[in-house]
Amino acid sequence: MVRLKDKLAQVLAKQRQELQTILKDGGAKTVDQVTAEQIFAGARGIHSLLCDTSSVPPDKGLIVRGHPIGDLTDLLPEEIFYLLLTGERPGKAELEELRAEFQRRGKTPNYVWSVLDALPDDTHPMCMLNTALLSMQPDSVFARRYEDGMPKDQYWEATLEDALNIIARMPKIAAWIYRKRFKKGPRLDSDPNLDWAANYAHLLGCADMKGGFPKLMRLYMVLHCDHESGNVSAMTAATVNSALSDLYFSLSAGLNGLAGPLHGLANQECLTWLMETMKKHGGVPTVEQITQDAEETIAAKRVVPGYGHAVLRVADPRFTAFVKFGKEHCSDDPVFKTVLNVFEAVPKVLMQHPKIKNPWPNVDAASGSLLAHYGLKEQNYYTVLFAVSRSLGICAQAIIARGLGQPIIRPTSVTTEWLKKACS
Ligand code: CMX
Repeated sequence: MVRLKDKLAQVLAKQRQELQTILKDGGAKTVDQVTAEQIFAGARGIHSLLCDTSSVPPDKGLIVRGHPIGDLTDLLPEEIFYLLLTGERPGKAELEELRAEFQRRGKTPNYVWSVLDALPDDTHPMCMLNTALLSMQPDSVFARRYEDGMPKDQYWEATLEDALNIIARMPKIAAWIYRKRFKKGPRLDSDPNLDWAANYAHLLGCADMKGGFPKLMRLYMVLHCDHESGNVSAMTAATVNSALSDLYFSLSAGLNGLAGPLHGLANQECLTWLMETMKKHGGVPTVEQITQDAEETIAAKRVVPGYGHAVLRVADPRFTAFVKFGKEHCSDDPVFKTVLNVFEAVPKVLMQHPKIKNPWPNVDAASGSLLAHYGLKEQNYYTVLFAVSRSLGICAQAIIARGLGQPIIRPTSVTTEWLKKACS
């Protein structure tokens, strides 16, 4: 891992220097304000976290290291991981080295399979993933070296080791969770000729590898890779990481947050909603029928999954990328057609409710229809795919935070009495 490590060492040294200068000259400057509403809403929108891997301007959507996500859809997830970490796309030699590294580290300890075997048959796939991940904590290079007295300036290197091991093992563990949980047959062996995402597609064993499925998996893994650090999963992972918990603890903590229906679990909810409306209308529903269903969902005080966002105020460019893929590969698929009709109907419905700040689709609105097209129809599994991809961003953020020597995260809470006085 010489090339990535050397590059990271340079990048981190430069950024530490830059931050030292910024904080020396302007460290006491007020850069944002807080309202009482923002306090109630869990620090909503307050500029209070440092994250260089990506940003999410409300009017543009995900920008990874300066590149709009729509410009990165042809990259491999390995290239994305390098980009997230260093700010540069890898050259051929760097990419080959990283791919070889993931292959070398892919062997999963046998006890992980035993841990998964011990769980009840109806365990949620996200619980299986996080349990498997946490069970590997005894393998943490960071935890071992910390116990041996590792100096602070080596923290990021040990975290990088943990990240590479985790990312390398993720596809095999996640694919086995699919096969075991949904009774798809025995565990499959990795194919060393395939890239990380295509190998994951192969290990799932649900689709012909000659069709578009490996391409969809690459796209899926790229689109979900990161979304700055203020979202539930990234912020949780960063908080746990800041206590110097190792990456097995911090990543699984973050991914537990991803398992919430307002966050990553929305992709599961989304396909359920689509299938319910299709079942009700006996096929692809019309825009008018969907309009009615969306209104009923809101009247029942439920959310229309896949729509709205805490930050975005435009259609999510990741949704746009999935729709482009769908139009190229499965434009006649009834579920995909329903997605397009929902896109025509739902924003107009949501716009009728002024409290809903963003009526547009987010990343979860289309992905399920594409997965189902290739035979991956068990929607309870979808958040695992999101989690495997998001591990790239969460791991990159954790390594960088260690490399910059960021301290323990510790905002201060206030009481209702304090708020009353402050607002009076
Ligand atoms: N359907 C119905 N109501 C919605 C809505 C939707 N799609 N999106 C927002 N609202 C409602 C909220 O529930 C909230 O209602 P209350 O005031 O009664 O609590 C109100 O509109 C204001 O919400 P907001 O400020 O527009 O949105 P938030 O920042 O509070 O929440 C999000 C953002 C994503 C949780 C919300 O839009 C939502 O629940 N969407 C559906 C679930 C979803 O798709 N989540 C995935 C997001 C992407 C991800 O993180 O993975």
